[in-house]
Amino acid sequence: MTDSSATQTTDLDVDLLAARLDAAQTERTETPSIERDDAVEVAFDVDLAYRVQEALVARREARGETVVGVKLGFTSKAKMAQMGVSDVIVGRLTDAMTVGDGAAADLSSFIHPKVEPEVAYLLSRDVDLDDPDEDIVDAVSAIAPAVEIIDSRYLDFKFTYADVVADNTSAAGYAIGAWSPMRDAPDAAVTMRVGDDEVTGTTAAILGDPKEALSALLDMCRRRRIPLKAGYVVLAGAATAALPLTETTVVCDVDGLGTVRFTGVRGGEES
Ligand code: 0L1
Ligand code: MG
Repeated sequence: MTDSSATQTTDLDVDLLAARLDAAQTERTETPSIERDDAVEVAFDVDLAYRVQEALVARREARGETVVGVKLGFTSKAKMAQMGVSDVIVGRLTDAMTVGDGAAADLSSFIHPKVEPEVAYLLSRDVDLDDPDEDIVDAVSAIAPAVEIIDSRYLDFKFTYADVVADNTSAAGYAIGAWSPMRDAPDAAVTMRVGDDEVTGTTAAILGDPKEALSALLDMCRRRRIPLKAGYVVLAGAATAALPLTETTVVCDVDGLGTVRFTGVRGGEES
């Protein structure tokens, strides 16, 4: 990268980077890290990365997709340490990423998908980013078990913090189980099976308590001016390490919240 201040970066520069990530997703071809790419002639930092994410999501909206929620990433201490950061990341979820509970997910629409067990929240009203007294927990009406499908558009899932922000935080899909009225789930046991593979953990891995993810989300959305609207789903972050998603059934159980499942298939056939 050559030296150029973010303020000199034009909307065209931003859109070119968004187009690169969009092509990687739509053509299922990995792309190298943007930040480490010497051919990229803009100062690629986190501010610019959130602009790229917005342009990337705008491309999906222009194709008819609707933003239906947001997701948090890097909510575990292990992941933050691995990336050498202390901040969560926020991405956008669209309706095209939804996988129905019990339905099939077509693996041919991904590059190298992985799954992670999560907790989802449902916003019952808009959240006022400009109200310092806003209580985001008060805006949440329901909670559910969830599985997120992450599918980095970068080569071998290798990226920097700014890279993954630009890539809409690897967001690729998600399945949500039955909603229950909002309740605390600070340390609920979590089990996710992907065929014969299993990971176990606890919701405490999500910032100590997934409810904390809501405050972190509000803070980040204020800083990045990302709207939080009535009806939005919020994915709070992973409770365990991710597992590769293969042609098999994924079952995630969160103690006290219930179970969500779907099956990875090739060609969109329901199994
Ligand atoms: O926590 C997450 O949703 C993952 C965010 C992106 C990092 C990754 O792709 O592993
Ligand atoms: Mg996640």
